[in-house]
Amino acid sequence: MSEILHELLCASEKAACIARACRQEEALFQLLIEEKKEEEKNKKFLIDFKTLADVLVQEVIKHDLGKKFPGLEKNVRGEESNEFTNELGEKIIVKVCPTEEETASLLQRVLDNNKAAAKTLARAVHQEVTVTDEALDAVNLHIPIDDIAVWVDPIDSTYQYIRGLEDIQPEKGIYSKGLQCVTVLIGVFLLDTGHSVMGVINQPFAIKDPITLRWEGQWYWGLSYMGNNICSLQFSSTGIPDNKVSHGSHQRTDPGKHFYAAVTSSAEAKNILRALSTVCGENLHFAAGAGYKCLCVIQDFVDFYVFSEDTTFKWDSCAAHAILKSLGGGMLDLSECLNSTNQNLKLGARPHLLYNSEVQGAKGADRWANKGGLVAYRSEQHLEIFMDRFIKELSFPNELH
Ligand code: 2IP
Ligand code: CA
Repeated sequence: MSEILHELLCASEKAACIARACRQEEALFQLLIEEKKEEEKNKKFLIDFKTLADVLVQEVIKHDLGKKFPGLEKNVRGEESNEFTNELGEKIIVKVCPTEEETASLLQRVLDNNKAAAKTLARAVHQEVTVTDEALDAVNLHIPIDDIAVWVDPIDSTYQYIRGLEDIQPEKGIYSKGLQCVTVLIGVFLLDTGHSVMGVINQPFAIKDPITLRWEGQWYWGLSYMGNNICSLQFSSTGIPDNKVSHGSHQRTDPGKHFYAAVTSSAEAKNILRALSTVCGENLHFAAGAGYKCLCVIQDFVDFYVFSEDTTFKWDSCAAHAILKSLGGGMLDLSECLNSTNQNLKLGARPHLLYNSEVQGAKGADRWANKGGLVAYRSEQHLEIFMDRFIKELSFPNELH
């Protein structure tokens, strides 16, 4: 078994448990939905609860990975900073303390003395979460801890998480919004090359039990390292490798012009949308959450996730990138694809997203933006044909009609 991958899975599952607890435990849910007016905001510590939940989940992942692999915690990176400054200028650091009681009292300070919420949250933070995954037991691969770093997105699609829509109906397997679009993303990359090598996507709200009305999660993992490519989706529920690998419902039966399916953001630029809808027709979908859109490709509901803007970040894409690689696909810089000739793509000089270098001249979170946008795919062969059509349509609109 790959110990590191198993630990990532446990960390993602604990994160998912905390995310579920914040919605399902009354003391926490009240805080989550509380829309405080400016003047009612906690005067002492200016942290809203959703930010606290995000930061805390990131700290839990960092803490748990560091406990198992001492030193790795220094290389766990994410969107959130765990340092807050209150109105008095005091710094407060949100972290996992050695005991549940200590974590509870730290959280109580942050949560304006709300003892019940602090206790519930601390319990979730310190609970023992173990996962069993038969398929993972079969993986035997060692990656030196000193060679890797980790990108974490503790709760991707925070907006859908707060909004909490529970009854959205999927279209061709895809949820355009709702709790299903929320994911916990943990991706591992190699420090020297920046290549993504291992990833876990945990979907805390995958299925709602119709009897208990409680949510159950689902996880996906993938590993692509030194020629080894293994993905949780390659295994059937019996733990035996499943060679079909396609678990989605997208049927490529029409070899005509709407052969491919894609998912994108509603924030996508108009010219890109126009070209995408010409190439994909009724197979163009919209969905919330960068991690969730990647999951739609991983699950084979669509062939591509295309996004031209610079508003996704390394923590949004690293985990999915490794899983896609393990399935024979990947994630490329879209602007570089559009600027290169299709021949280049064919020759294998594909501009894969890298995870170890900052955007020059950028500040804050933008240092880690996927500046040129992205295209996520499962099949190289399909990518070539799709990009060919997409580039033609962008350059010479309407010729495909
Ligand atoms: C967001 C989230 C958004 C996404 C954006 C991400 O991360 O995934 O949904 O925008 O790119 O950075 P869109 O849904 O339009 O693709 P977070 O929720 O963690 O801020
Ligand atoms: Ca995100």
